[in-house]
Amino acid sequence: MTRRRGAGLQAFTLLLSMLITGTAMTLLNMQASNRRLHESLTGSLQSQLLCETGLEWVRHNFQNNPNWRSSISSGDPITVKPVAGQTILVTLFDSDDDFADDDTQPATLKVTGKQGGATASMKGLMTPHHHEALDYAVYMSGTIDMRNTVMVTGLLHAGVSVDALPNPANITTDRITTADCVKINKSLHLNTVFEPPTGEPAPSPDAAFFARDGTELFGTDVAGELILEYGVFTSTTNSQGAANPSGIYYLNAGTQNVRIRNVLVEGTLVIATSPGATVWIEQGGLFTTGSLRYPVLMIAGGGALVNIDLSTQLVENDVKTPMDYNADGDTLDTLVSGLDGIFWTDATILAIQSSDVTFNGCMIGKTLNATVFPIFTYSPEVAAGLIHEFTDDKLHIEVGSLRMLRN
Ligand SMILES: [Ca+2]
Ligand SMILES: [Ca+2]
Repeated sequence: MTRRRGAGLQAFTLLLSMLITGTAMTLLNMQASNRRLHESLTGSLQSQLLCETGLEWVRHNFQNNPNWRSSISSGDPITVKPVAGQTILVTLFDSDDDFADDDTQPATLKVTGKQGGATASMKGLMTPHHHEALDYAVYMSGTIDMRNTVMVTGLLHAGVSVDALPNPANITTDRITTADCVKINKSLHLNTVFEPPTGEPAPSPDAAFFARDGTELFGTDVAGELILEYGVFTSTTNSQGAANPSGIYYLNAGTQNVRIRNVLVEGTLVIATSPGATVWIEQGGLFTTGSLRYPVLMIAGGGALVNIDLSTQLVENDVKTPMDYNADGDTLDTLVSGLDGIFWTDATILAIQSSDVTFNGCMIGKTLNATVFPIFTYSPEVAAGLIHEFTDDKLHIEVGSLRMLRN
């Protein structure tokens, strides 16, 4: 009886020992499993935090860097800050693998964070914005000087000062602006310094645009001046030869003065001249935006003087050379002169000497002297969208387009 009880106790002790060992092993396994789970969760969280860090790095290094397009290559990953056991990789992609060819294209952004065996990545879209100059009817990096009655609908911006004769009822504290119209008259002399809102310089796109798939025009040398007159230049017509499908034409005047008279441009006319030269846009002229929505008139000349003196209408049956400006098959029409689009120049002085000439769009230059009755009307339509060389050159992360992609 005693021996049987002893044997039973022995078996029970063995069973208990096996149970305890099994439980201990299970507990150990659970601990290991929990530790692995914990490490995995920590790694996952860490890799996501590394992604966020990478994103902040992108914001800091690209959003305020106007030269980013020339500083990186599409698809080449950048190791942000290697730390032992951790990795942050940033990669930007251009749709055609070339960031430099078009400053209006967005970049796709990929940020990868790695911690141990865990990887997290984020994708997003970074887009350029248009240059703030395109928000203004007149945007001068220097001074605006208006000596007479000037009609302005839209914002005026002068990097240095505005010297004008405005109606005080239409002047706000920091800009000459109103939703309707500013009527500037001789009742008050204003000479106030207007600071640029963001301090950004006006765009200087002359070199890039001058070389951009244009067709060269040839003026006639008359007494040392290059004269281009009685012409139609559109995406389907070039009165000097083959049409340029983009509607981009350029005239290289070297050091000569230039006179543009009685021409119709639907597209872009680029004039390159030199400091000390004078460019006249005179008699009749009509400049309208083409299908590419590039600026209608660009005059690059450093210290050149630009005189816009569109004092007549564009008359087809002018006695000198009848022209079918509006391509309707006859030479009987008369068209109102004006500029309808973006007009850019780096000329030192821009003098408007015509009566009642309408500038509809956005005029960007260095210095404006408006002497006789011009009308400036801002057109959001012509300034809409992104235009090559008229972006702010920065990358903006579009909030809301980022999404987590967990690997
Ligand atoms: Ca590209
Ligand atoms: Ca006609």
